[in-house]
Amino acid sequence: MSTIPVCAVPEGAVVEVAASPYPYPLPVEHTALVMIDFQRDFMEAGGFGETLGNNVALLRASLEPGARLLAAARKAGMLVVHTLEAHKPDLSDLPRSKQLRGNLPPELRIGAEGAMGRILVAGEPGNGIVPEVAPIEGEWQVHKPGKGAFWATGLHEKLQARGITHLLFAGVTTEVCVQTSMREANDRGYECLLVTDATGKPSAAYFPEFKEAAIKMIEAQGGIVGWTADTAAVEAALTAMPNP
Ligand code: C5J
Repeated sequence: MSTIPVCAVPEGAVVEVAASPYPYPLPVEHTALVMIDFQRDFMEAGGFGETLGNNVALLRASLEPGARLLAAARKAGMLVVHTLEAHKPDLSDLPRSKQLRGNLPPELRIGAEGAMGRILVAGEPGNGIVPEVAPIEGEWQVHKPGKGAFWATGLHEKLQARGITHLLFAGVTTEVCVQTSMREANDRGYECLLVTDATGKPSAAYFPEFKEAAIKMIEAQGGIVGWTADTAAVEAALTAMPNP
């Protein structure tokens, strides 16, 4: 299977999202919403995010717009992909460089027993997606061992087989996994849009200043990584869709 997607605008309904640095054409049948790591491990006390010293409460502002965006995508019949940063229980997919990063004591590292089960391990309570944006039947769930959604997941091949050329990104955190995934997607030829409030604009990032910088980096140079828009703009475009 080719690893280069064909990104000519495909057939079917195309709506236009008011976006920056210029309008984003969204071919509804060929677009997927990618919900990155809306997991208890990042959004609740006792998870991985908190063990790294972050104020996890800051991320919760992404939930209301995230849930609205998810509802709009479902209504439009778009493919929805949920990613989870999740390691195998035997940690065979956890590189030492990641396990030891942060200089954490062993009881706080990935795989250790935490307040919500083993930290960042697939199937543990803390590794699940928060109820506000939980997946429903038919939506894809992708376990990723790295920060990017395309590393060691097979996601690219699955999206190609489905004819997906455009990706909308929501989730946490903009400065780490969302941005990494969007850059990976951009290099693989996808037309990408970051939904700014569904990733928590402006205050819902572990580092708000990084979030602002990430948005500027994405939009700069004529959208070198892609486009940005808020949830309301995506909702407005999908509502205007002919024969939803
Ligand atoms: C981090 C993520 N921050 N989902 N993961 O380690 O952004």
